[in-house]
Amino acid sequence: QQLRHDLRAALDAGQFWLAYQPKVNPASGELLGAEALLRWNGPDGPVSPAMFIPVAEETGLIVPLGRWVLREACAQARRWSDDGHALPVSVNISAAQFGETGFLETVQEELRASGLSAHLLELEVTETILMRHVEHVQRNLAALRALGVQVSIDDFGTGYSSLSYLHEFPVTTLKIDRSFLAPGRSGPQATALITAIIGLGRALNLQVIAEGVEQPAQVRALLDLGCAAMQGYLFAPPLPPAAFEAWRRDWP
Ligand code: G
Ligand code: G
Ligand code: NA
Ligand code: MN
Repeated sequence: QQLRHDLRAALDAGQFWLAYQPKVNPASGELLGAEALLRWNGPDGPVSPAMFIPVAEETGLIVPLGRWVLREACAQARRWSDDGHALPVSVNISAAQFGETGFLETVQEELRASGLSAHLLELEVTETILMRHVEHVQRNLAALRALGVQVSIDDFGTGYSSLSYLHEFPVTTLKIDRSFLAPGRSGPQATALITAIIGLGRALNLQVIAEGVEQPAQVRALLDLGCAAMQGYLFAPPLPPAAFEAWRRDWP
């Protein structure tokens, strides 16, 4: 209850900001996009979203907070585009946001207000979101894709997605969950799982990106398996916009 009150006050006081983590192709040196990740500088220091996002979801504050994230990310993507450095920016969407009746209109309004081209916006949703209310989700996804918005399935492989539904969801990208790359899971079994997801992406004509890349050996393994899109601390952590821009000038 206290945290709920603090979150509302923090939103009003402008204590939230967005960090950006690059998505890259390390083989070509191409910068593919950036994921926006919410950060809160609380009165007693930074608080992790892993801590406050669940509270925001339970209390419904995720709707105005998520809308603020969308607005801020669209505004940033528009500035980069205006500066001649257009880059797709992705935003994480919670179940409570995606299921809200006005969600599509919210995305449309924020695109219009920012003047951002829809193809520079990507939404990251989880398998759990997709498997809930399948028909509603299909309509939402189809409408988003018709606008030109990209949609990726975040943390792919950890949820309960049904393969029989997957091809019916008009998504663009699978993000291989970082747990598949965890050092404790390296070995033939982990490789087989990653290989399967990459093959699934190919069969369904979806892009595949690996998250949580921390070691050069993982880069080599992923490239050997045919996955060239990557994100992780090896390249850069989530960075404040100015630090992201500095990183970008030095990359690759
Ligand atoms: O950035 P970090 O690893 O601390 O994020 C922790 C969790 O919070 C991750 O699951 C991430 O997807 C989630 N998260 C970060 N930013 C946002 C956001 O803007 N909206 C939602 N819904 N989740 C976010
Ligand atoms: O749930 P989602 O995939 O959106 O979570 C993103 C989270 O993963 C962010 O909090 C981000 O800080 C974290 N993250 C990004 N890159 C790495 C990485 O290479 N290793 C680990 N352990 N976490 C990462
Ligand atoms: Na994400
Ligand atoms: Mn993820």
